[in-house]
Amino acid sequence: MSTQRAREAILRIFRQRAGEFVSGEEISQGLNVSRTAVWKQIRALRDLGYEIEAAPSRGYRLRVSPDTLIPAEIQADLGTRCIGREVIYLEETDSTNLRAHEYGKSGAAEGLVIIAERQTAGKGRLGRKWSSPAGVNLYTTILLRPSILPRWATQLTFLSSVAVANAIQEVGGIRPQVKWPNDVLIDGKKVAGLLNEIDAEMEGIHYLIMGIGVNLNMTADQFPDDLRYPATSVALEAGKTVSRLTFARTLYRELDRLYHLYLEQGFLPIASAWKSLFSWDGKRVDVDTQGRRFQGVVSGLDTDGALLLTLDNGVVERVLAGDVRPV
Ligand code: BT5
Repeated sequence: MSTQRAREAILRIFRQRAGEFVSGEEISQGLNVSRTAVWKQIRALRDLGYEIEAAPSRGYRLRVSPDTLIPAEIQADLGTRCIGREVIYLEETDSTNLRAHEYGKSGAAEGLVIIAERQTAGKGRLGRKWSSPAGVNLYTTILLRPSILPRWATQLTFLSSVAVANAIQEVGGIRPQVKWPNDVLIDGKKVAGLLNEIDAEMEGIHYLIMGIGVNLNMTADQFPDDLRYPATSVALEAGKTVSRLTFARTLYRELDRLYHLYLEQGFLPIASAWKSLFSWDGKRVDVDTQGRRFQGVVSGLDTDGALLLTLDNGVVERVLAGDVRPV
């Protein structure tokens, strides 16, 4: 049994016997490992922040679990149809999206979730960076294999925006806004960034990866100085620390629900949920599409996720990618 599996099995036993002492003998028999191996895992769990009491004649008792995002904690009674059926937790990686590409290419099943405690090269769009300090936020990528044409893949970015916004509302008690195409804001400040990528041919998608970074307990001094837009975290806005574990579980459930809604009913319910969180309809905005810059009035969202803008000459322009700011 691998170290990670053994650790997770011990946590499962503690969860089943909540608040009770479990003898070392019972754990070692349940896992089919030696008493020394059990002791090593208990020590490793303590290093991860689990407070485990040991009493010579009674065994071990879990007193306090830390706010870690390890698979056993994420998956316990998650109740999703596919998202989170496998969860990979990494203490550190360059980018969860890069890891997800590797799993996607090697045939991993839909619903795989990758979580990193910290990213050394967190990716934004167009080679930008996503600041990813340890211990405070969520950095995750979900692997999906939807049977849709590549041109519809952008619709899934709106789906993840809605899921993130709903999870923030449920856990933080704050109603966020969405910004086209891939941000979630609270009071005009960026709280989450989304980066979806696909591996596809003309006729279909091999896999789609949904990269999600949410600032949960980040403090003001942890933000880099050179941000393009003002940023915030759920804790800064809610005035209280939020459980990363509760947030992650809420997010995966919400993604799973919306993904199946999308597969069954198409983009319409997703687009309408997104529009209810979008407050720029009718606003004048400045658009930068890497090379072209112009202004117009937001007049809606097209079926493929393009932003519709009415220009000063009355022409309606479809914007497929770019940065938008209110003027
Ligand atoms: C995004 O790009 O907003 C997409 C970010 C996606 C991050 C997730 S984390 C898990 C997964 N794995 C990855 O490697 N990536 C995904 P964009 O719209 O290009 O915004 C990037 C810009 O946001 C940067 O240039 C900064 O100005 C700003 N920024 C960087 N880190 C930030 C943070 N933690 N909070 C708010 N703004 C940030």
